[in-house]
Formats: sequence, C-alpha cells, structure tokens
Amino acid sequence: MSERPLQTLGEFLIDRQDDFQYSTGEFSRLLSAIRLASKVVNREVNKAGIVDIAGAAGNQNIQGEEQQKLDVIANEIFITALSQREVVCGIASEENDDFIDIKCGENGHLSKYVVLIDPLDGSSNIDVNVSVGTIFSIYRRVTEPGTPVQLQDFLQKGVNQIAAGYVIYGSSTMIVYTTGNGVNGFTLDPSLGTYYLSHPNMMFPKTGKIYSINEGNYIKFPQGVKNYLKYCQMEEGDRPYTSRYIGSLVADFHRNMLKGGIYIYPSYSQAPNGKLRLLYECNPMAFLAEQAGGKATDGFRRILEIEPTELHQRIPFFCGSVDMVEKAEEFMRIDSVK
Ligand code: P6P
Repeated sequence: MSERPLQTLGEFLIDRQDDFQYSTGEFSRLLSAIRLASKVVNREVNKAGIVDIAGAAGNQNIQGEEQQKLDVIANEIFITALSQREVVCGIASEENDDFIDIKCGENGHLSKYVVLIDPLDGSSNIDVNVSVGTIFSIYRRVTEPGTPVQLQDFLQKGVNQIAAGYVIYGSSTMIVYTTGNGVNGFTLDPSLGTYYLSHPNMMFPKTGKIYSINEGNYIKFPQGVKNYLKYCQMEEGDRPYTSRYIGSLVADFHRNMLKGGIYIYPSYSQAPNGKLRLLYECNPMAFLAEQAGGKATDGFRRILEIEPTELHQRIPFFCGSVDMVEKAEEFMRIDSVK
C-alpha cells in the first residue's frame, strides 16, 4: 500500500491556519519568511568552508563577542526576509544593539507582530563544522497599531509568545516550532528545497540520562549545581548519567528533546546572570520545552514568567526533561537556604 505522502511545511501552515483566531494569513506569511530565510542561511552555512565567509568578521557585537562573518550574513538574511514581506513591525536581534522599527505598508506599521531572533546561535562552531542554529520568538505588539514600535513591544514575558522555534543546521536542516499547540519538526529536502513534516508532536521524555553543561566552569559554579553534577555522576540506580555538550544550545536542546536530558547554563562568578539571553534564546526554547512536556527555569523561577527589563539581558537556564530539571532545582533550593 502506498505510504501517505509527507506533508510539507506549507501544507501544514494552511491546515493549521485556524490555530489563530481571526487569522488573516499574516502569521502564515511570517513563518514562510522565516522558512525562506532559513534555506538561504542553510546554503551559506553549508559552503562556509569554501567561500571565505567563515572566521571572524573582525568586529564585536553588543555582547562583546567576536562577530563571525556568518553571524552578520544570517542576521541580514532574516531581517531582509521579514522586512520585505511586510509581516512584522519590529525586529530585535542578538546582533543589533537596538530593536529595528519596520515601516511597512502605506500606513507605515501595518503588521501586528514583532520578532526577536538569534540569527546564528553557536556560530563559533561553524569553523569546526559543528551544528549551529537560528532561534526565533514571535509576539503581538502591545503598543498602538500603526505607530512606531517601542521597547515594551519586545520586553514581554515569555508567556505572551504566540510562536517560537529554531532552525538547526546539522546533519540535516530542520525547522522545529510551536504556536502553543504542541511542537512539530520539519526536515529540509535540499534537493527540492522543501521542508517535510518529519517529527510530528515532539515530546521531551519525562526523564533522561544526559546532562549538558560546560564542566570547564565547574569550579565557579554555585554549590547547588556542583551537587547536582555529583548526583548525575554517582554510581546509583540508573546513574551515572552521560555528559554531552556540543556548545550549541539548539543542538544540545534538540538531542535532549529526542532522547531525554537536561541543559544547564548556570550563573557563576564571572557571569552572575549566566550567559544565555532571556528574550531570544531562553524564552523561545522554554516555550518549546513546555509545549513538548518539558520544563525551563532559572534554577528557581519559570523562565516564561520572568519580567524582562533589558533587550539583551541574560538569565541562568535549566531546561529539559521535567524530572531532571526538578531534581536540579531541588539541589539549587537546598543550597539557597544554607
Ligand atoms: P560556552 C553559543 O555561544 C551559546 O550561546 C549556546 O549556543 C551554547 O550552548 C553556549 O553559548 C556555549 O557557551 O561558554 O559553554 O562556550
């Protein structure tokens, strides 16, 4: 019997159009813009070793981090794709100090959506041919429609997200996203340039045996994190667990969602709020995690409930299988009451 044909991302978007009240198709066009941009970035990432676009761009971003040439290129690709289609009224990016006000349509600011994006997360891995990713987060604006966007359109709690997702440029390229009705993964067939639904209704296993953390910082970690790591490494029951750390949030998250696991980027002496950014890394990944039956906290508080104060603020991040995150939180609580 012939197998049911795989559904394309475009068909899926049409089928799920009704997930949005009063949908005007604008949101579907927004996701289509992200889909297009991801294909262009995928092409650039896949030829990084050939064309001299790998390596540092010679300048730094607001994070004081070496901007890789592909960071800059990916940022421009996503901003162009989103701006040209008049589907957003504002964009905030890890690569831009301030948010971008997008004038579109004859009225100037027709769209009701804003996007926050990390255009190429983990880009330092490009030169060593390790998976990297794009992370995106989508909100409805909260300020007056038709007027220029303002900072409060971006400084929204994660619970207000209407969609979030990532692109992983790995052994295959995938888009994984949620609109609040579960998490679905689409794999790109590069010969056709088409994404197909390959991972419907993705779910985090309730527990797992993989922990992802940069143990090079162990000495500087809070005692609660040290105690949790010792727990993971102890010979007892189903432990020791396995340590797997790619140094690319999207790749570590994706593997942990498929196999079960926890990703931790804690605070430590030199990074009192950790390294990851709340708005365009932790909130979108937390939305995905919760929609996939997982959990995401800062070790104490639900990520999605944290009130943002700055565009590029950082936050400690514990994310993955519920049982593993709750066990880590237990060690953090014990340490915090001492
Ligand atoms: P470290 C990449 O720069 C990133 O933001 C995440 O993708 C990754 O998990 C983390 O930082 C790696 O940071 O300090 O362990 O190299």
